[in-house]
Amino acid sequence: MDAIIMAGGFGSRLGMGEKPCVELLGKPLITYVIDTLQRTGSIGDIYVAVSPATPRTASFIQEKYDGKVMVIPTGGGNYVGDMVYAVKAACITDPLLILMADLPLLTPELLEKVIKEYKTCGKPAMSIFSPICVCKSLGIRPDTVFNWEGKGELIVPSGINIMDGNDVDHEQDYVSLVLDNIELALNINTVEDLQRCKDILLERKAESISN
Ligand SMILES: Nc1nc2c(ncn2[C@@H]2O[C@H](COP(=O)(O)OP(=O)(O)OP(=O)(O)O)[C@@H](O)[C@H]2O)c(=O)[nH]1
Ligand SMILES: [Mg+2]
Repeated sequence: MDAIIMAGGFGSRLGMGEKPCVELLGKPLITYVIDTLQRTGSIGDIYVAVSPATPRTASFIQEKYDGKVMVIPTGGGNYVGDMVYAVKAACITDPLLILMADLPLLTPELLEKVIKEYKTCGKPAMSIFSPICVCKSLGIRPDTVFNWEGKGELIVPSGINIMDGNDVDHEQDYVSLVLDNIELALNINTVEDLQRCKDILLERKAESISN
C-alpha cells in the first residue's frame, strides 16, 4: 500500500516556520513519519505532498531521501483538494494511506494493525480516531470531535486515513476505527504538544537505558 504524507500546511498554531521541518530532539518532525513508513512492511511507495507554504520541506526531502521518497507539489490552502491532486499525480489506483507529517510517535506495528483492519472492513475507506478521553489524558483539547456512529462516545480524528485511489473524486463510505494508543492521539499542533512529545520520547529513552 502506497502512502502520501500531507505536508503543505502553514503551521500557524505552532508558529515555528514549516512544521514538517521543526526539530524534535534534533530531527525534523517529518522524518519520524517517514522512518516509520519505511519500516512498515506493508507500505510501498512514499510520497510527500508539499505546497508553496513548505519549500524547505520539499528541498529537504529531495536531498535527504534522494528519490526514495517522492515530492508532489500541490497548490496549498485546500487539504482535500491537494490530497485528491496528489493521489492523481502519483497515479495511485489501489487503496492508499494518507497521513499527516506531525505524528512523530506513530509505529510500524500500529500501521500494520490499521492496514490489517482495513483489509477486512468491507468498506472502501477507513478513518482512524482516538477516544476523546485519551486526548484529554494527554492534556490535549481537540478542535474537531465526532460522535462515534451514534454510540454516544466522542472521538477525535487522528489524521490517518485509508481510501481507494481509484475513486478519489467521490466521498467514500468509510469505517471508523477507534484506537486508544497515545501515539495516534498526540499530533503536534502547538508548542505545548511539541513539549509533551519531547517529554514522552525522553522518558522512553531513559526507561530503555535503565532496563
Ligand atoms: N498539501 C497540503 N498539506 C496540508 C494542507 N493543510 C494541512 N496540510 C498538512 O496536513 C497536516 C495536518 O495539518 P495541520 O495540523 O492543520 O497543519 P498546518 O495546517 O500546517 O497547521 P495550522 O496552520 O496550525 O493548522 C500537516 O502535516 C500539514 O502540513 C494543505 O492545504 N495542503
Ligand atoms: Mg491546518
